[in-house]
Formats: sequence, structure tokens, C-alpha cells
Amino acid sequence: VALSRRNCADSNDSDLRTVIITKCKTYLAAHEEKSSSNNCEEIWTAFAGAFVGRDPCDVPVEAYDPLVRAVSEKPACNRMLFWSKTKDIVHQFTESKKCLVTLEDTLLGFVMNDLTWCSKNNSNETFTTGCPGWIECEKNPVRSFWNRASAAFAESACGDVTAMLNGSIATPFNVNSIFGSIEVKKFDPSRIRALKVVLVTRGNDTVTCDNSSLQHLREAIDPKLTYSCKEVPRSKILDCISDPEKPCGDCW
Ligand code: ZNA
Repeated sequence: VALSRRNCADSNDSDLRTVIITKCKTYLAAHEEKSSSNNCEEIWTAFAGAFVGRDPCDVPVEAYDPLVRAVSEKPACNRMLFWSKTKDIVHQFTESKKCLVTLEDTLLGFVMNDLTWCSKNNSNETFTTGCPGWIECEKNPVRSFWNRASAAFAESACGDVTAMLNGSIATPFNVNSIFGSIEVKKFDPSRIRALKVVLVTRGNDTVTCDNSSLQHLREAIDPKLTYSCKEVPRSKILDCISDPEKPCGDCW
């Protein structure tokens, strides 16, 4: 069945460009130390180069290599937080406590978070609606971006890394997720000392750190890394998030 897709061109001809440059400048204003090494116009150009003029189902992950090279950020050793199926709670957490950083707290992740974008073959237009969905075709511009950005974030990880996984689903570690298929494989055992899993649980969950998917995770990482896992009630994390007096280190 041929799907007809109705793209709406950006309202003012460069809306996506404006959104991205504005978010980029907002981020750099809040992280002054990164201002001199990043140029938002250059970042836009590298970003657009990855997908403008391409079929929205044929944007390879490598198309974003120049974008990744255009951004300069030092890795936050010991503070990097990975996640899978815990998007809302991780971002509430890093918003409230500044001790850990997710990909979405870095320049590239912050700028692209919550955006959808695509173009068309041989077109110079950009669209923010009518773009292929996450699973509609694998090489869509949004999914390829997150695959590439996640790989770069994981490659740069160092020291102790934390992963917040969802204890309310049968398979907290899914080998098909970005965390399972990309990030874990990019962990460099010469840079990383330990992987600390925080398994977020709710009242009557039965999943524990003994879950077989977590045994697979333990086996998937290099044996030189120290692996640990801790079950932490979601309510405890939420209490911690809403108590500004509670230091980060006491949340679990
Ligand atoms: N901020 C984002 O929109 C985003 C971030 C999107 C995709 C990936 N990421 C990276 S990868 C994030 O910073 C984490 O480091 C990594 C988590 O990826 P995951 O292990 O695949 O975890 P997940 O919860 O399954 O998916 C993460 C996000 O991907 C979701 O919140 C959705 O935005 C998107 N996604 C994944 N699967 C689907 C999907 N969207 C629609 N349909 C899906 N089947």
C-alpha cells in the first residue's frame, strides 16, 4: 500500500533553522564554557548537510558524521547517565539534580530533543511534519541522528557510568534498543571503570536485578568493567527530585 504523505513546509521558510540555531544559542548561553568551541551556524550547516535533499527513508547514520565532528564537548567523566525506557524520569532527574548528564543534556542532544525533521529527494526544503515515523523505515533522518549521537556519547564515556533501566517491563535490557544495540557496544573498557545499573521499580513489580536480560547485559560488557545493579523505587527517585535539599548521591 503506497502511503501518501503530506508534508507541511515550515511556516517561515527557515523555521527549522531558526529553531535549531535558537536552541543551540540558548544552550551555549547556559554553558558558557562551551561557547568558544562551538558555532551554531556551523552546526546548522553540518546538520542540514546530513538530510536535506535526501529521501526521508534513505538517510544513513554516517550522514551525521560531519555534525558530530562540528560539535566540541568534553565528556563528563563519572557523570554520564544512559537510559532505556525511562525517558521521563531520567530527564526530570537531571533537570533537578545536576550531578549526572544524559545525551539530552549535551549540546547535540539538547538541540535535537523533541524535534522531528526530514526533507525530500532533490529538494532543498525542510519539513517538521509528515516525516516517517521511528519504525516506518529504519533509515529515517531522526532515527539515524539518534543512532549516531548515541554512539558518539557512548564512545566518549569515561569513569563510572550509570544506566537507568525500567523495572516495570519484562526486558529492562533490550538488545534491540539503542542502549543495547549501540551504546553498550561502544563502551571503551580502557576509558570506563564501572557500569552501574539503576533499575527503576514500581510498587508491585516483580522484575529484579536477577532478571535474565540484566544477566545478558552483564555478559555483554567487557569483563574488565565492574558491573553493579540496584533496584530503586520510582517513588524514592521522585521524592529525591522534588526535595532540593537532598544531595544527588543520596537518591539511591
Ligand atoms: N531524545 C530522544 O528523542 C532520543 C534519544 C531518541 C532516541 C534515542 N535517544 C538516545 S538513545 C537516548 O539519549 C538514550 O541514550 C538512548 C535510549 O535509547 P533506547 O535504549 O532505544 O531507549 P528507548 O526508551 O527504547 O528509546 C529512546 C527514545 O527513542 C524514545 O523515547 C523515543 O523517542 C524513541 N523511540 C524508540 N523506539 C521507538 C521510539 N519512538 C517511536 N517508536 C518507537 N518504537
